[in-house]
Amino acid sequence: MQKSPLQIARASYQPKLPVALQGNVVLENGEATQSVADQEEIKALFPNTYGMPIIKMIKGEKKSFEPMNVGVILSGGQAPGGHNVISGLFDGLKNLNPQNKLYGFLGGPSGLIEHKYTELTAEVIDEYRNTGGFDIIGSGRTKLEETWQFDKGIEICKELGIKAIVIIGGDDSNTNACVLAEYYLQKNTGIQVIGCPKTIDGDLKNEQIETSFGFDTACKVFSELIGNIQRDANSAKKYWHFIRLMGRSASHIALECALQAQPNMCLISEEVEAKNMTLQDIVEQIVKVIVDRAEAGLNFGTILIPEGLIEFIPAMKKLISELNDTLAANEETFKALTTDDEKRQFVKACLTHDSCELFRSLPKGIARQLMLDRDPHGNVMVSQIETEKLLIEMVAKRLAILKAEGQYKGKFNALNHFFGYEGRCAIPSNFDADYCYSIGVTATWLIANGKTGYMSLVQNLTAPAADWIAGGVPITMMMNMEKRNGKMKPVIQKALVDLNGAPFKYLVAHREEWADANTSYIYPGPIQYYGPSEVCDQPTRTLRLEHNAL
Ligand code: FBP
Repeated sequence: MQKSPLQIARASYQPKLPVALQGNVVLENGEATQSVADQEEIKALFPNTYGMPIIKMIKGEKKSFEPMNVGVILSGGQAPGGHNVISGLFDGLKNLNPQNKLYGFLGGPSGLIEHKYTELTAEVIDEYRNTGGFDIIGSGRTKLEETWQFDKGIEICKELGIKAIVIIGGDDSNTNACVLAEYYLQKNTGIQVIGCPKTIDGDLKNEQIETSFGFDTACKVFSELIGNIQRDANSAKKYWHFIRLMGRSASHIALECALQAQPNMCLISEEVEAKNMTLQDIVEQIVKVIVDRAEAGLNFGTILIPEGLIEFIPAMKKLISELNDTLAANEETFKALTTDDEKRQFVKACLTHDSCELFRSLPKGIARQLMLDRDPHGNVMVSQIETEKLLIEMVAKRLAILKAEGQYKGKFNALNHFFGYEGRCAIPSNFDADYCYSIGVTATWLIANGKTGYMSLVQNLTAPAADWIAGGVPITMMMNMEKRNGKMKPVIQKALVDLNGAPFKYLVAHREEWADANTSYIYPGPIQYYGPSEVCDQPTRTLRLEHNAL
């Protein structure tokens, strides 16, 4: 297979490891833990894995370990660094005992149930070191929630002599990992389950998990593209660019890109919800920035729109929640309807008055997108809802009215963009390459020490990699009860943008200046893999602001 010079160079990059993981490691137990909310319910649902202590890894004496086999699953959306978690896991296992084996389940969690797997040998691993993508074994979104699925997992683990399963995934997949760990303990199977925090969305974070992997690389790729667009906008001076950014729910990606590129405007879904804004309020906010800039003769600019925006507009949220319940309760009937019109009529009959009115007011394309299939976790697939086009349409209408009234004299030419897939499989930045490799090695030590129901933990990430701290956090600690597919379920609490947090406050303190007549654009340029540390190894601005390290 032909490779680019960068691919060849990255194959021999040796990820940096924290000092604590260089050599032999022992585990130190911290305090007992409890879940972030709904303690009684979570404790009752997870009697065997609730309350376990946080673990810290420190240097220790050499110890020998019996040979063991481990299975790994990539779950959910791609995120840069997944291959490095696997290579860290592989190297960690081989270091403990060269006879250890690593199996990869193919195509996500369904590989475990359908017994589709491959052995990951040194030859395979070497092909994928420091590369983006999940193609080493593929990924999928099958939800592991039924006992027959867990039992199929036991069968294959027994057949392959697998001692532990590592699930690399986001909040939903790590929720699955926790449920599986509990079940395997209850059944006394001896099979351990360890989770790893993945998602470009950045919403799997909390007091312990400082960031999910992939967020760093994806945001750097998107920020480069935004910077390039800004330079073009500032050169041509004739387009407004409406740029939607991935991030299913939380606005971390949009916020981080704003901090890196300083666009004229960045919407934050969490603020929209907190201020109880309507779609029309958002349009007015955008229009004001466009009109003000037009007065200074600047008929161009950039606006960042988080992918999840639509779900955070309170009235839309209510509509989507009613749609979710309607679709979940009438799955078969709905599937039998063939035309969009029939589907719209059916749905309208099930909605409350206000939601029905809102649904009717939406452009047909958006209404259709809202009725599309949910993902296996019951979520609307917001990546397929073109909010940026909806906003352009509504803003253009409003500007036309203002123009007729003589309140707007500018020209409005808008272009729409959606950045998501451009960054999800990028070659991992040094940060993600190092962080992911460390997560993999950490997972090995948790397994070797018999731990289950833990997430592999690497902290102190604004310090140089040598000073990072490794350990494990019980997954039950991150859980609360939420409504999914119409029923209350234990799930890992999603981290939304904190409106009192330093990253958002930085945006608020600077956004007027960025919207202003004088452009404040920053052009971040492409990710650099080789060169001075301040160019190559810096973590995201979000992480640095959150940890007071900027
Ligand atoms: P995960 O939460 O599984 O990491 O996925 C993140 C994400 O990239 C979201 O940002 C996006 O909404 C979604 O996946 C799109 O996934 P798909 O292409 O599978 O619909």
